[in-house]
Amino acid sequence: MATAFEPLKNDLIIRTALGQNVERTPIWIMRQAGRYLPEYHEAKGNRDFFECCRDPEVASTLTLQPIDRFDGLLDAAIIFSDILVVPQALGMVVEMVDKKGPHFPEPLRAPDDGQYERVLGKAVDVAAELDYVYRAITLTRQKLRGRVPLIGFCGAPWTLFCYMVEGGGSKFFIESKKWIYRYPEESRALLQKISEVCVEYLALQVKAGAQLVQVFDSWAGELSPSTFKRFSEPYLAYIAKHLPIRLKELGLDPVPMIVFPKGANQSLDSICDLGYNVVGLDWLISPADALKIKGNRPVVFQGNADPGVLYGTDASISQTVEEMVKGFGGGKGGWIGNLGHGVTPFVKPEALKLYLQEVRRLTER
Ligand code: 1CP
Repeated sequence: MATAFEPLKNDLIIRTALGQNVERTPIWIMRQAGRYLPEYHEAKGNRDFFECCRDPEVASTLTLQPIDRFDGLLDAAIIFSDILVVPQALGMVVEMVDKKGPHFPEPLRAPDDGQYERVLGKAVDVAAELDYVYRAITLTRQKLRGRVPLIGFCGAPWTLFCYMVEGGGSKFFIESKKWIYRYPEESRALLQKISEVCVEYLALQVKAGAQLVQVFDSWAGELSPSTFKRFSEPYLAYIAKHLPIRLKELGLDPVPMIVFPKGANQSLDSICDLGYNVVGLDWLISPADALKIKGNRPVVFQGNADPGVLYGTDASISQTVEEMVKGFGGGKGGWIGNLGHGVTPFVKPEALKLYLQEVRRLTER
């Protein structure tokens, strides 16, 4: 039996994601919690990053910080966690190195390295391994008291695959490319394994209280149109197809699904057919071009200003928002406001506040 929560007072993002006409454009921001907020550092103290994710009290506090700070200007919260909890559930060690990012001491180096077989063969107990995320989601829903919906998320199979074989962030994606061009079959087997865990993980997030889900394919732009078709799209489609099936088995209603295939605008046409309600756009495509590619398909777009505009002047922020709003046709629906990627370090919270205010001002009817 799912926990009962207070009814939603603001369901704009859900109605927009489902393609309904709305009174104004909803907005949330990728990485709206985190490093650029002074209160994040205060609450985190000298705790390790993953320790914060594993403590539902801390994770829910961090999730709510931007909602409280930008009181009424954000239309959704996103659970404070990380995409790399899935490789951890698959049995890999992942550390978060301060000021450097994620580090896997033992990445997957080749199909015969022993680890690959272990990861592939692991019977993952997704409920037990990631129990702390579900508890954080349920607690956050309680603390939100229906103010805005809560978004759950996971990394896309391709993006998680990159981290698992590179051992962290990467510049040239040497290991990822070695895998897909030398061991395509073994790569596909691993991508399928990750996809299955992602479906179960997202379903259990919904069971715990997540009201929408987003799949982050942050490294989609490292693939060519043809390799994106082979090594990312089938797995994104698998998640979109199987999540509703799994939710039904669990006696739960489907939730709106968002996909964010960063850097893959060359494949936007087929991305619109992957089965997601919402497609997140980065800032390398204009709203007009994206709308042209979409045609009359029922997909809703999300995004997409350059996050770097938040380092600019107030006038440059206003101008960027104006162009974006005009590009997406005003506040008529069919669009969820966001940036084209997450908030970057050293952004002043006041700059983000202005961005949110400008979207509100220009899309309210
Ligand atoms: O408000 C929020 O969005 C916070 C929740 C959140 C999310 C959705 C965090 C917290 N991470 C993520 C997803 C995530 N993690 C992605 C997909 C989104 C994106 O592309 O930005 C990716 C690629 C990661 C991996 C990751 N985790 C990186 C990137 C490293 C690289 O390869 O370039 C980093 C630096 C992290 C750590 C992390 N995750 C989240 C925060 C707040 C931090 C910083 C931790 C700290 O320094 O205190």
